[in-house]
Amino acid sequence: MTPVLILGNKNYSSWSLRGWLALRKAGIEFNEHPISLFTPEGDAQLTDETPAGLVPVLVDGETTVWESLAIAEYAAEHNPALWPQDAGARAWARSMAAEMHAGFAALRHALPMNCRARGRRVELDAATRQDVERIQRLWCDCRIKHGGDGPWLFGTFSVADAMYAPVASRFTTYSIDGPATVSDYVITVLADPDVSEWYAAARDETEVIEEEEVGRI
Ligand SMILES: N[C@@H](CCC(=O)N[C@@H](CS)C(=O)NCC(=O)O)C(=O)O
Repeated sequence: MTPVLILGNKNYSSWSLRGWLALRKAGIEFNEHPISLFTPEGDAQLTDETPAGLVPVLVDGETTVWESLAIAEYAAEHNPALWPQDAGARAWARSMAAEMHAGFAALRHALPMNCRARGRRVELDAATRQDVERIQRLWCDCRIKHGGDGPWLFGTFSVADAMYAPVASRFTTYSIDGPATVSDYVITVLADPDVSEWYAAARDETEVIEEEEVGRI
């Protein structure tokens, strides 16, 4: 039976993008079961169909996997190339992925993912500025130390890229500048064919979640 990924609105659901992208890059075929977030029907579906009331959730036969990082790990079991081969690089990638999964609350709150939006401006508070600087430093250090010849954080695509892809999207929406290494990496993420496909689907969506629409000038 083909696995099913339960996911939220592509325009807004950053955690869904992470799980989706990891599955895509692992080469796993799956069907999508979208839930329209922050609607009465969507809330009922989250309650009925997801273990923690959140998306994404992967249902693969008898196996249910929730939490984006666990879905990415499940994808990496299918395709171990989703983690760097070198043990030291792999430890870095796991640390980066875990830091994203557990942290950067200020950035996630102040700068919601909004794939369709461009030219948004948000005055960054100190905590968000700190998150932005930490992520930019992480990306630069990682590219220098582990980037090798490829354009992704660890050269070839890894779970770390899946976890940070929505941040690249946010940096674009809110015109967050950084050094060339950061802007090059943002271009890599947004030019990726799978990410482009996600964006195209986000553009086709008609739902607007007003609380996520921040920074209009
Ligand atoms: N830690 C979870 C976070 C999932 C999450 O917060 N998902 C959001 C969408 S991006 C959600 O389901 N929100 C629905 C709600 O809060 O009602 C993960 O990594 O999957």
